[in-house]
Amino acid sequence: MHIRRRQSWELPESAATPESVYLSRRHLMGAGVGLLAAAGFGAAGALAPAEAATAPGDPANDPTRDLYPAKANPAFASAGRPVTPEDITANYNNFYEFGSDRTNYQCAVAASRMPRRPWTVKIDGLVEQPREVGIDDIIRAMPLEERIYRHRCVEAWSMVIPWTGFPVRELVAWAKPLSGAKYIRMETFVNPKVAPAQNRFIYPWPYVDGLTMAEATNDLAFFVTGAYGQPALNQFGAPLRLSVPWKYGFKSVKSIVRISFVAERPVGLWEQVQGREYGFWANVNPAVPHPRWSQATERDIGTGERLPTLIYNGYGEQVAGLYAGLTSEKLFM
Ligand SMILES: Nc1nc2c(c(=O)[nH]1)N[C@H]1C(S)=C(S)[C@@H](COP(=O)(O)O)O[C@H]1N2
Ligand SMILES: [Mo]
Repeated sequence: MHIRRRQSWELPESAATPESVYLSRRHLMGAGVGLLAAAGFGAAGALAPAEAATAPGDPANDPTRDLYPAKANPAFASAGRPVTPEDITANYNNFYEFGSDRTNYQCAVAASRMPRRPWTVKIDGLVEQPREVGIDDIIRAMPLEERIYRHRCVEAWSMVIPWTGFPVRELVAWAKPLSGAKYIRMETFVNPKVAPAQNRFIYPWPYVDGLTMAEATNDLAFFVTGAYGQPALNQFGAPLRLSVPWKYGFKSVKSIVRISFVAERPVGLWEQVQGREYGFWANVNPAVPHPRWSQATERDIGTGERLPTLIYNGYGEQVAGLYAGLTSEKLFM
């Protein structure tokens, strides 16, 4: 077998084996969080047992839980690969507001402290009527469905998740953008009391990213409210998170509080931090390496298999047409 030399950005494979990330939803949520604390996990991030009983981030208390499970959309009933078990995806998260070690379930525990309500989303910019809406009013106005999507992180790991949510275009139609709106810009909350890593000023919070209107209204662009047939865990980006599976994972903004319709192309957080490595388009392409590593293959965090990466993460049939003629754009970074 071909032996790969470990790159500085990669963690040892052992850090990401299923054995080291076995904690399940029940271990993390409710009384289980107390057990975690008692076992000595996460002195910094874990909840005290008394706090755990009313854990504000517990999806079991989510006011929209009656909407789950939502009906499955047959067009996305399979991703051609096994769904990644939730006890793995729930403990392997990029959510820099809560820390920068994706393999460490302390990030998941820290995120579980995030209150899910009250939660409002500001819809502003070039729309008929700017407004601030309660998340429950949005979720209940939208046609929820389940879609199984692949997710490919720019760091060359991937997973398969059964998301629940609604097409972004449904929200666009509801927001009634004006004709001058060329892009949709999405922004995550800022609250260092809830997300202590936001005290690290090396990142220009809030987390921001965006799409063109054509991308946002493509059928694949999806706003996620749930996963695995339930309201989404906080670490997945509750209560509202984007999923654009043909793009690298950093485009999929979590825990959104503001959606703006704008004329200018938004500059995402990673583009602000490292514009030579991360751009606006960030479409998956195995033939275009990241400046520091190859994108030819990816590691499925569920099976541990190394798989060939596919152009547009295998969704080219649905999205390649969006990019026809954009020859001067850096579509794959
Ligand atoms: N607000 C916010 N959104 C975010 C991130 C983040 O750090 N903060 N990380 C991104 C990256 S790099 C990836 S790969 C996915 C990870 O989603 P997951 O933790 O559900 O796998 O979320 C994306 N959305
Ligand atoms: Mo990522």
